[in-house]
Amino acid sequence: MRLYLINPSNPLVAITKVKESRWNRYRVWKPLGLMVLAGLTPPEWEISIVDENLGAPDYSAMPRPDLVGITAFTSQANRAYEVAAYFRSLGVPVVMGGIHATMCLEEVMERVDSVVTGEAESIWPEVLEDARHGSLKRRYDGGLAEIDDVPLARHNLLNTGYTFGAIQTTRGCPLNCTFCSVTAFNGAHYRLRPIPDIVREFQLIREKYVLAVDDNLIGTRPEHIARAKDLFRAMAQANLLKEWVAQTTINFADDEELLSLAAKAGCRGVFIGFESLSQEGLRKIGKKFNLLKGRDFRASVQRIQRHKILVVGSFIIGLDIDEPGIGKRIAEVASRYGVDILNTLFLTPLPGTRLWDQMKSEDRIALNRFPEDWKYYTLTFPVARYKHLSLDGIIAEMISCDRSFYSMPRVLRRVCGNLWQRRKPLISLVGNLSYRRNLQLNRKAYADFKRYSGNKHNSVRES
Ligand code: B12
Ligand code: SF4
Repeated sequence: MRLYLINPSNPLVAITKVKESRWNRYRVWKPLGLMVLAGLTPPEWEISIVDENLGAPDYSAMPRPDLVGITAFTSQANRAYEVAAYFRSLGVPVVMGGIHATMCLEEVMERVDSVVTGEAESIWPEVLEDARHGSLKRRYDGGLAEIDDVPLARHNLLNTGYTFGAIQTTRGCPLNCTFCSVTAFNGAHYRLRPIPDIVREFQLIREKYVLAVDDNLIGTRPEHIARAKDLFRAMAQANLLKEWVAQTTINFADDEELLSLAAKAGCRGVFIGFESLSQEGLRKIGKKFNLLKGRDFRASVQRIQRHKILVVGSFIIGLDIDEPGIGKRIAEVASRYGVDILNTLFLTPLPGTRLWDQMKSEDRIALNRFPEDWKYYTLTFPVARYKHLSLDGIIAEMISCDRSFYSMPRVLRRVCGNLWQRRKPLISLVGNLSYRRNLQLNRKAYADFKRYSGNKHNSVRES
């Protein structure tokens, strides 16, 4: 039995633009969900994982599979449907799962033979058995997996073409920020994989660099932090020789022992969502965690960096309190905090989030011709109507933010600082140049986007 597991690409996403900027090559991450599905698949299935982010293959030149499984973020849905239509035209059954299939079940059901909602660990073997007998059901629901049932991912099935391997050590997030799908999809309960499984899985990864895909590697409560320390100790003891990056909340900075153990275990960079410059903005999006009284973000960033760990800071443009000038202010504040790389995104109502419900009820979802418009739900296009910013206005704010933060003098100052402190200057250089190069690509993308979205976009105040 031959199984293709496919990660569709979206040509609007920067990482696919390798021809235009070779730096993007370093930012293609492995589709871990498909490697986990492969780990759940019995040996009688011959599996090929196709990651279209490395280039879409000529499917007609490949042997006919018995089953196709497709994953998709919302931004990949259009391409997922094209791929599904192609295989269905050959009579090959197509199953789709992942975040978009879960949040937009009805839309997906119209376009594939079978949909798996939720996490797949408990249900995928049954789906395969049904497929083998030609009796696929229209819908399966995996719910939330027992965390001990998460198998070792089949890392060997995607062996070349990536700088980073991928691993997951926890699932779920209790914080439920309004714009984020994680709590809705993976639950509020923070589930921890057994430490020996994680160490063993690290040992299976060929790449020297690894992305820990966890939404919050260290968690929020004292017992989570204690467990993170145990994990880092076990990783250091296993002498993995890996260098890794992860997402955390700002409380990562609050515990010197945690930082020191993380660095010893190979941590070289963290991605932290600062999201908004103001307390009111943080309250509006529900990121209460960043509101802890008396936090000095600059000092927090510096404490992390002292352990030779890079900090990527993420902010959102388009909150209801954001007014003209917000782009430049974000760049200034991020520079003041001293982050090594800045990632600013447009506030985007993703299906299944609280923000989606709110914006829908206020008729503020501007790009709402689905499924076509999903391709713009990359967080790099302003798909909604914003309170104080028109379409031109919000794009101008994003350009001003990026131009200011990634001006050549600032890039050089940051990279020289990294060099001086011996804090991964090469990664910092590649990251900064990659973002800087994408500024030019983004200009063209914004111009095309404005033509596409026409006049749907008046700001809420103007409309
Ligand atoms: C790692 C990651 C990335 C990596 C992608 C790596 C990759 N190629 O997959 C990078 C950094 C590139 C990335 C980019 C983006 N991401 Co991202 N990312 C994640 C993250 C943190 C973890 C995903 C992961 O690996 N999980 C671990 C695996 C094991 O879980 P899984 O993929 O969900 O798979 C399980 C089930 O879903 C199911 N399943 C999945 N696929 C299939 C298929 C079949 C057939 C079946 C049966 C089951 C099944 O089975 C698996 C096992 O249970 C998630 C958050 C999250 N917790 O999911 C956000 C998340 C998926 N990203 C999100 C977003 C918005 C993006 C971006 C669009 C925007 C951005 N700038 O971040 C881009 C777009 C990329 C693109 N190509 O279009 C959103 C998606 C929301 C949505 N509705 O689409 C999430 C949920 C975060 C959020 N804030 O809400 N991301
Ligand atoms: S943005 Fe981060 S902290 Fe907020 S719900 Fe999502 S994963 Fe949790």
